[in-house]
Amino acid sequence: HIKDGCKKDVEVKESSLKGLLNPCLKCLKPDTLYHLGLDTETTDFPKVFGDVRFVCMGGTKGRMEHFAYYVMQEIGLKINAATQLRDMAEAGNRFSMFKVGPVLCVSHGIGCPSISILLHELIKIMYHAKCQDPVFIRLGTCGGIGVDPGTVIISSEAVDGRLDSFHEIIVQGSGEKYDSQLDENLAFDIKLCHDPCKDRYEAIIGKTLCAHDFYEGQSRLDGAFCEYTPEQKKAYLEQLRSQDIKNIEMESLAFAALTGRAGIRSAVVCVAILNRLKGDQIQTPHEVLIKWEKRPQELVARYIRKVLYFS
Ligand code: R2B
Ligand code: URA
Repeated sequence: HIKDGCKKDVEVKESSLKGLLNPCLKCLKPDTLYHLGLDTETTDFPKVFGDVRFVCMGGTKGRMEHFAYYVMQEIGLKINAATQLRDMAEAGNRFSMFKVGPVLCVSHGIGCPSISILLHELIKIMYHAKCQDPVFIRLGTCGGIGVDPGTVIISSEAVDGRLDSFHEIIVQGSGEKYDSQLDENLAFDIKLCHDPCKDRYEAIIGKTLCAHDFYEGQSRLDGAFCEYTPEQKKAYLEQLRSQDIKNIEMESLAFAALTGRAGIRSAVVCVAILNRLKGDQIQTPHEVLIKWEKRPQELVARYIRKVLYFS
């Protein structure tokens, strides 16, 4: 359905996205967002999604559903106690998506391939719905580097395992590199929502290493395979610490690069569930993990409330 003669890299005028989106998007009638189970023919995107201002993402359905109900309460949108949110991506059978007024809450799965697919489809929603200046935020968990478990880390930028600040994708056999900086002002504004007197944890801004694996890619000693020594692991993590890397997770590179290409302001807010300089296995009790996972949610909900009502 893509018409011949689509010009490459023309600027999108209708939504406020400042990036160079695919000029052929306008020719797709309909555009099917396969992994979200949505299409532009059966859903009126401007009507359903046109008011979206915040797109919040996290790994699991459970966490994002919880966040959706929490945000509903925090921004005062709860109509009555029985309000039920619908999973708008249920038909796609991959991701889950809940909409609470201007806030879209979506699960992204694990790793850059998964979040990349989701971001392509979410950015297309923003485009088709003509959303104005949406902000994307990833809320997650991570391994801390020399930080106390329970600390919230807001990423200044994402780096890969070689500590390079770009996301490389292989397109038609060649490596294409995209910058993985994140929005400095947004990170700062989210950090301002942390109350150092009342919140019983720290929130810091720092560099994030994005790995493409949880075990060898994060220099763990407890994977099914391990071909390095504990001393080599320690040396690598110490090198990360000396380069001011504060945490390791698995999606920030693709998230920063794709939002950056679309001209979307974005942030990554993760809670450290262990200090990798002290171990690999996550043995923290479930109730404690649940409590920690709420910290990024609390900060981001405060940020959203502040933007909606006080700016
Ligand atoms: C953090 O936790 C997950 C791996 O356990 C991954 O999605 C990430 O970035
Ligand atoms: N998520 C990761 O990717 N690594 C950790 O160590 C913890 C959570």
